[in-house]
Amino acid sequence: MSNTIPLASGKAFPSRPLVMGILNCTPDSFFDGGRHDRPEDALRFALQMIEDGADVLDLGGESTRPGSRAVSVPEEMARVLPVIELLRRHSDVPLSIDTSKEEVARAALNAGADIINDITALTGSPKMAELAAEKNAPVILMHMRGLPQNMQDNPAYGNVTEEVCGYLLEQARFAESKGIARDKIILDPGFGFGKTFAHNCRLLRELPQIRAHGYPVLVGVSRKSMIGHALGLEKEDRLIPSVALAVMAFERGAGILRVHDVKETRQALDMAAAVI
Ligand code: 8Y4
Repeated sequence: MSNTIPLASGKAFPSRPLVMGILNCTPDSFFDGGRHDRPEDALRFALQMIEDGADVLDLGGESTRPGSRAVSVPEEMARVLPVIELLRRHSDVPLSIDTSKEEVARAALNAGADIINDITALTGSPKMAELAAEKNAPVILMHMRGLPQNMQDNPAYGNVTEEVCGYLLEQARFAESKGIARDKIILDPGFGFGKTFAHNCRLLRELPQIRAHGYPVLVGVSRKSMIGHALGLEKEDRLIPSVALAVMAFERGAGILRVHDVKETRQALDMAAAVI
């Protein structure tokens, strides 16, 4: 199964495991290995991630941590657009825009972003699917149960993998019905988004079931609470278990890993890929 993703610009991803570096453009971020509110600081951080082997950078202007406050469209744009514009002058690395707002995604794509990372899987804005189709932009469809404000209030599933997979395939069919090409769709089980520790563990063990449908799979487990739950470590101490989970996800079919720690994850994935 191919792991390459063509981009509208004619750029294409290589077939090794891809590392997506997280570039938070929020003043209230959970953890991002250093704050960079000013575009110049974000640029420096981004260029370091590129040097460290990032294949793509994910820019977000809205914090999705449980209980975080909503951000207006102009505020979200003011956070991400200057960084995209600046980065576009220094690098042609593919950029993904982490937003569920169509207006923000449109402005980001116009400023030079390549990919839409939508944690609502095209359910957050009525026009997001049309935008992706119009721009021929790859979309990441992520599963979430509930909303960031309430998603961790006792999430319950029968078979979590089947339910997540069923939802993602439904949204993939919806995307295709709106004219988004099949090879532009990336599936993501959404670790930590309305899932208990046991749900997250089962999803990771059963990731091959999600991969089996042929779409590329993206996994974001970097420094997330499942590590805190298992090991009792604070976010700043979760590097090594994050890399361990990234390698596990890769072995189970994840082609793209969304991470804070690009250099370490790159090394670990390249090693794993050399063996497989
Ligand atoms: C420490 C730092 C602990 C950050 C937790 C976190 C995903 C995502 C997020 C994901 C996709 C996060 C925007 C949550 N997670 N997008 N976004 N997949 N596609 N928490 O798993 O990183 S934000």
